[in-house]
Amino acid sequence: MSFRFLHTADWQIGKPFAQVEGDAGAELRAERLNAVERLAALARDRLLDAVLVAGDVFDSNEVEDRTINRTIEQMKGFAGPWVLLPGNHDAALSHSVWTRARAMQMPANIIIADRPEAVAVWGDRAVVLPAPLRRRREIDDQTEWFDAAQTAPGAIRVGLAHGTLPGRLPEAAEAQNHIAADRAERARLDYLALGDWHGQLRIADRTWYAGTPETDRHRDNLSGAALLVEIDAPGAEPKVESIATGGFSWHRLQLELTDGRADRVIEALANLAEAAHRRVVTLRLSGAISLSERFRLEQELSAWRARLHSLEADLGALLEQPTLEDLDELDMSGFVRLAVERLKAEAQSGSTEQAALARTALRMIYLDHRQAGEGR
Ligand SMILES: [Mn+2]
Repeated sequence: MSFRFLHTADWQIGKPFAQVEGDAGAELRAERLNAVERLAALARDRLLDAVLVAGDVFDSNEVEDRTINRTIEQMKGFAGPWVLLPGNHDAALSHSVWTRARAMQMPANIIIADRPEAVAVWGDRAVVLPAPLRRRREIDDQTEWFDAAQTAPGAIRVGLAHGTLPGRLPEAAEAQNHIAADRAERARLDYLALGDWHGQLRIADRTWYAGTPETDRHRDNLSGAALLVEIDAPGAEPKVESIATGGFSWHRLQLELTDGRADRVIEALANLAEAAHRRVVTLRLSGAISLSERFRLEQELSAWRARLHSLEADLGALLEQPTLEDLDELDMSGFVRLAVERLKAEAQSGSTEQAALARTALRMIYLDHRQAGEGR
């Protein structure tokens, strides 16, 4: 029989998502709880021996009591041991989300690992060595005690920690809560379950970041999954399987328009058509676009805003270039035509600031005429 467990981290329950307005933001908050329910179902269906959460269970120590209660509720699908580690977001301060959780009626299978003490999880055949953060930023490596930790002979040793392995993460991570990169070897661990880096990452055969089970930001890493780890015996190489657990997928589109047309944007959005309502998209456009294409783009974006879970479009760096055809399309006469001619000249030869103002004015006149035309 092997010891089989789920390694997950960085749930950050209660994360506000203030940048996503209205129902869409509320649904992102709720989805983090749904992800916990999915993890519980996974552990139950795959008959696992434990679930280890490597820190940042909660987004902050100030989450509401109802959020704590709802999290516990979502964990009820799995009756085996859950080992929860305080991370930097939910550090085990003297008054913390953990002291409040303890005061609630917590099921006995939920273990708060807020002290550096071995936790037996599989009878006594597997032992979890936790390195809880008791401050948001710890100066010393909290995993150091693993090296000398005594465990019963023949027990599987699994470390549980939250922080950064200096020089081992793809992006410059914050220089805090350092963990020695060779901790697994030094402490004779069969596996070191890490959290903090929201993407899934293999550091070594026995050292992994699980990533967050529900993506929470735009970043080029592998998130929205958990790791199913299987260890046959002490010293055996762990088998690690990645399992998708995410509800929403996040996309960041950055496009430069060079031909004055909206086609590239429209194609990129069309690629997200499948399950569009489960996608969180940001769009950054630069380059130049004609006024008629800008009008077409706005209509497309408005349609996609309703289809996607959320769409945040930044067109600040996209310049409008009115073509002669754009402006000739407008039914103008007299004063308006004269004003448009002057603005066209200014858009081409005025100072940078003046040209930008002229382009804005032309765009407003153009859009106003087009919309008035549609309304007729
Ligand atoms: Mn963290």
